[in-house]
Amino acid sequence: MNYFKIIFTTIFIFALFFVAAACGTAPAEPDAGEGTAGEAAPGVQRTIRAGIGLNDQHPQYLGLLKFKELVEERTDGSIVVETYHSGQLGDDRSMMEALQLGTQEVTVPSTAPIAGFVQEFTVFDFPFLFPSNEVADEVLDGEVGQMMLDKLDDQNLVGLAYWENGFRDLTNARRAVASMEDMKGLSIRTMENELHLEAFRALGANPTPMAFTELFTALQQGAVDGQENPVATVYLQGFHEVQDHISNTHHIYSPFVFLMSKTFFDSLTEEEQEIVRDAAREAGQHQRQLNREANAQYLDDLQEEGMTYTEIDEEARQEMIDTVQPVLDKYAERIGQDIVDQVYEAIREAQED
Ligand code: TK8
Repeated sequence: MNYFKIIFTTIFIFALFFVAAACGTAPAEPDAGEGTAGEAAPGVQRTIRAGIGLNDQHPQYLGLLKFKELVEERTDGSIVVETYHSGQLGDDRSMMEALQLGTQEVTVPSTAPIAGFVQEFTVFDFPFLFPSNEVADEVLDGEVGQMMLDKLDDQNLVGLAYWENGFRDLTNARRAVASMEDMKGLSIRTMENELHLEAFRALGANPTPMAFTELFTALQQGAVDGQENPVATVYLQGFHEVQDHISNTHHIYSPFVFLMSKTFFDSLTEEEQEIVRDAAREAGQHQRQLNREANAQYLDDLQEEGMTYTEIDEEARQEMIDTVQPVLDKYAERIGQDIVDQVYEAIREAQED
């Protein structure tokens, strides 16, 4: 190689190093460090894939749209929220698993399937636990509610807020249910939660656990006689098309929990973490209000659609309460009597306010 080529090659190599040093490295992906906030990555847009099981008419989805509006506005679009409904991304359990895997960022399931990941959540599905929406709000939004949300961290999940599913009522295609006697032998779909199964078995029904995404077809084909959900869900999901009877059992107040993948949450800056937490809480207040209006409004509509509404009198309700008590005692021992006692104490305090 002649003298000229050696000099040119040396200058070219130095020039390459100089250009590389001047450009620096591409913006780093937000740090997904364990339990630490990420670093702002200027210009990098992140996407939150938020999926639920109910349809786009339900207050749960309207709450998701509110979350989207608040997050995109407060991050100037650096975080965008894609919203999915009607089980488009899967059922409650598979969407929670997707959050753990990092293939989805947000879902808002009922507490019942969450108990399959964190057993202590079973306490929120104790029949006849919460006496009213207002007491539920005060307990869930207080210390006890936060104590339970903190238990999600070990499952790579972050609980940002409680939303509302509401008081669950029994529907079926066979007969009016005014008492436990009428419930005997009815095949009832329950959520995938052991306590629900045992409670309905104790009440004399024949329970079948099933993902919500399969429920309408199962009712339509008569695979099960009935199910239990709040009035808004019964109406908005069109269950009146395949169910003839509804009773105001109000047997469980069902909270929703706004869940985020912990891997994603930890990748956000502290400011972004505060934005998504505040947005989940504010959207939750909006969703609770819409949900209460819907649960109050649609009972008349269900009757106009041909459903027969049957009142459960206080004597029949007390018989149900007494019948399921041994099941609650069993689960209190299993999940920790101290946790159960803290929840009941918080309820007593909320009732005195
Ligand atoms: C929707 C469910 C539903 C719940 C059920 O994904 O499964 O019956 O009440 O709201 O979470």
